[in-house]
Amino acid sequence: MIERTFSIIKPDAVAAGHAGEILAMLEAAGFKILGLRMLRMREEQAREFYAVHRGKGFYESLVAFMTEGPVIVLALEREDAIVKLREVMGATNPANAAEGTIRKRFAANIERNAIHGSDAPATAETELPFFFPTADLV
Ligand code: FUP
Repeated sequence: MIERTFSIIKPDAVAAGHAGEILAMLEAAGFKILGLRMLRMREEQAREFYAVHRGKGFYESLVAFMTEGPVIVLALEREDAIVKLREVMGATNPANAAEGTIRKRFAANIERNAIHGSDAPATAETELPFFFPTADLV
């Protein structure tokens, strides 16, 4: 089934100049870029985006990281986009990420891990409109 999913090229990857290579890997993996925008997440935005992790030990550090510099938010489309994006990203902890994945190549550690991708259809449905008014998507 053709699906849409949401992704963020995180501040570490943008600052390191890896955004272009990550976009190329996503396109090579068959994703169509429907929406793309560079922005700096505000603290409240990051807190809300990661609300599911509120109270966890890594939450404050994660919010600080996600707001430290610009990110690129993406609306992506392909067959089985949600599962396929998770495959191309690799495991959350790059130590466990498979060869050839984005996190294996570009992530420094479990926090500074280069890319976000929605983990389920319900998540994609809430995360996409968080950054992209539906009418903006081509
Ligand atoms: P993922 O869906 O792969 O991004 O992973 P999670 O939703 O479990 O976690 C969201 C983000 O929280 C991760 F990308 C990085 C951060 N995190 C940590 O910093 N430490 C942890 O132990 C777990 C997650």
